Amino acid sequence: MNFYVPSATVDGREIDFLILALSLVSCAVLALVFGLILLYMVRYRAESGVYRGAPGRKTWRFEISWTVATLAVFFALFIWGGDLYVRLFQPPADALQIYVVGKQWMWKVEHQGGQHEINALHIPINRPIQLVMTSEDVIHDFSVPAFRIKHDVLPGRYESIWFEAKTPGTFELFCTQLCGVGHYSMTGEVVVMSQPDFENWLSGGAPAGEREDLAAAGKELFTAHGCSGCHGEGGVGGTPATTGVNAPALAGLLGRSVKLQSGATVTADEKFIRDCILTPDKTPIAGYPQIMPSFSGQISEEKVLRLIAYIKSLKSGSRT
Ligand code: HEC
Ligand SMILES: [Cu+2]
Repeated sequence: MNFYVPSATVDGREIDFLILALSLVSCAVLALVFGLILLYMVRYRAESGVYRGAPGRKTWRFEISWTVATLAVFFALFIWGGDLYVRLFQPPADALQIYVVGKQWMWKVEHQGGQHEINALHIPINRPIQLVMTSEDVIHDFSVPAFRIKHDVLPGRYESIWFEAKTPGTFELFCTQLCGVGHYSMTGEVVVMSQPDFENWLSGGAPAGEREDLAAAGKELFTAHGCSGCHGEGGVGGTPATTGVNAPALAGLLGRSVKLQSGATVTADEKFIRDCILTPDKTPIAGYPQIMPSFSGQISEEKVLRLIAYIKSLKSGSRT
């Protein structure tokens, strides 16, 4: 059995150090407390004949110093951990985004270029990678022990983690949330490759001309599901004169603030766009009729990701 998997990411070492420090401090406190218990058990046992008259005098100086010392040590660990946590949850702006969809019982991966893989994730070395993850059904958990990452993957939400691999090779990937009878089989591998090898891998499989990238696949869905029938070709927006209905323009939607009928303003992020597609009745937009049908159950999470990629790719400024 293998109890220690060396860390293969840039931040992995620091996570190891933090856990080591926490374990050492905890062991030291444990040894002190249990050491004193043992010492006094022996020293004050029934027949020892030790003097047990007046109890020792309590000094405030002693009391305050041990309290402050423990507080300082544990608080330092807390600040270290808090700082590391915040950094681990802020992906750098230039991170390579890859989508992951968990499903009973497999991991589906979608690259920006439209490459799909199942139970495998190919990534380039020395480059920040951001995974945007969601689930098609129940709660799963994406865990790569060698990367020191582990994050719940929830239905109806986009969870994100990032890391930068620094060791080439193949690493194990697990689902670490009991997700049904096939849970044990929800494993895979992460392959860390050099940048040229990765580019080779990306362009392998279907010839470049035949493979569509995510946005192009989304464009097809946009027509196939009738989105363009209301939102107009290219998502330019609909009016009674053009598409027969008032529907908002989708170009440049990501990051824009949208006014809801309740009067609240939200910033359109990927999750918001997803909700607009699957449960439009929950996000009524101010100034438009509530006629958009719900696509929940008709469009899978993977297809939603493609539609989002398409909406992202639309040029802004064409809002009517
Ligand atoms: C029957 C017409 C109709 C169809 C079909 C339709 N929509 Fe809509 N859509 C609307 C209307 C009207 C709104 C604004 C009111 C609302 O929120 O329901 C809207 C809102 C949206 C929004 C929020 C826009 C904003 O400015 O915040 C998005 C995103 C969206 N639709 C995407 C889609 C996608 C993707 C499809 C196809 C899968 C689609 N729509 C199909 C009519 C439609
Ligand atoms: Cu699972």
